[in-house]
Amino acid sequence: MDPFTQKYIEGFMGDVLARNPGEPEFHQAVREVVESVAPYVTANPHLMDQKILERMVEPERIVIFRVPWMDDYGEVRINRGFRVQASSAIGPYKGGLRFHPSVNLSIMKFLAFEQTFKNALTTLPMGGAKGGSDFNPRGKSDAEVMRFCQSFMTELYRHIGPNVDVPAGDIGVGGREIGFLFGQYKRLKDEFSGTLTGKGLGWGGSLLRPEATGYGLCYFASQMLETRGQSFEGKRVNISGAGNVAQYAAQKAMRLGAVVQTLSDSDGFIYDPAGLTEEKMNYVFELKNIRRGRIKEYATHFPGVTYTPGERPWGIPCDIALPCATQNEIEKADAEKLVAGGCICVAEGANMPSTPEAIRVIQGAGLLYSPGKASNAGGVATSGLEMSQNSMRQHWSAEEVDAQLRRIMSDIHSACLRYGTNPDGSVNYVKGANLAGFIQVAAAMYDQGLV
Ligand code: NDP
Ligand code: 2IT
Repeated sequence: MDPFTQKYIEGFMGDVLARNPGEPEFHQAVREVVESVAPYVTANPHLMDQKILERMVEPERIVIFRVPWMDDYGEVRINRGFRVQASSAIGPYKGGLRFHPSVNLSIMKFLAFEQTFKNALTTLPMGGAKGGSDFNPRGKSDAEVMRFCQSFMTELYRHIGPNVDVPAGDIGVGGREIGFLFGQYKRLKDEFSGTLTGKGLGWGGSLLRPEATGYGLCYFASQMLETRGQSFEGKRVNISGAGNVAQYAAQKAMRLGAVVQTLSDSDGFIYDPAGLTEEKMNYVFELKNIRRGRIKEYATHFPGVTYTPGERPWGIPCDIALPCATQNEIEKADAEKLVAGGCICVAEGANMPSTPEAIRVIQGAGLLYSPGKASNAGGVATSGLEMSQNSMRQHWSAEEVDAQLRRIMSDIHSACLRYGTNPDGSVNYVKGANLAGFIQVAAAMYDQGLV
């Protein structure tokens, strides 16, 4: 990299750190993008003059609000709600809601920033946003979750709409929560619209939206493997998480002929050397989505399975790793274990699951590696398809949605190759994804003037 661009990056990051103190996840996400796109920016003076990148790291709007609610014992509880509207350059704000005790402004801003580039990669007209709360749904009754969702929406409804901002699910927000949020939105606005995605099938939802992130991840990873003449067939796959993304990534990987060895939650991981089967998957769906139990129960239910508390699954030798839980869940030592275990491909289902040090280890060892904003974009892409169906008042078949999902993931893979192929023929998917997303958003911002 030329010294001018290097200096530009350090100056830029210095400003970002000074303006956004105490937001390490946001700094991490911004640095990764800036390092990828800086050579393009410094080679395009009109982008420098218009301070396009400087504007991108300043969200268009942030709403932070009080969410009071009452628990089942009559005690008053107070949580904090967020919606970060990062960019409306190419469409209405779009992105999920996360309910998890770790939620804070840094995490919301990093997710909204990433979402802007991810949504651009889908080629659908969606801007970038993220929201959520430090509310912890774990251990709460359905009635408590409903009261919380209703209180959360009683403020959020002012800031969203089918042509303004369309939230969806993320960690801790699934079909149940979207239902409660949608019901309250409809009541407050007196309108039945496609303002949320991930809706139930009988009231505006799209077929395959629950499956989309995990399936899309496997479609993308298949294309990565294909660049080296490989496939999922017979490969050992380690998956972290046991939620929405992990479940459907596991199901698809298994159906593609892989041996899915692990699943996890924040308490530990299970290792099943025989691999998941349809019967075992049905158990996981029932355990996690209906009983809302813990993954360790899998180990007591099926023979030959071990449960390791307090650890992540990356120490078990595997061919393919699909992190599908949360940010920074693959640290440097985990990456070293993956490399030592013979892993050939790390495809991210979660958002920013690998630390910068881990990415250096993975890329340095020559593994195939894709960032979440490329390989997990199938979820939001199918949300975009749900929005289209809502606008047209139509309902597409599963085959139709699946065909579009496959095409979109394939197009994202092509964009990564186009912008990320190195002179030696290897592919830097990080650079490819960041540059492809950035160029689209930057061009739209330039056309629309100084807003
Ligand atoms: P879920 O809430 O359905 O599942 C999350 C899973 O990850 C749970 O097993 C959870 O375990 C585990 N997990 C969450 N936080 C932590 C943590 N701090 N440490 C260890 N494990 C943790 O969420 P999703 O499956 O929807 O989301 C998973 C990831 O995928 C997130 O990074 C999300 O941003 C990303 N994503 C989701 C999309 C979607 O459509 N849902 C789309 C694109 C990306 P526990 O039960 O113990 O908390
Ligand atoms: O991180 C993500 O892309 C999501 N949680 C899905 C967002 C969406 O609007 O479907």
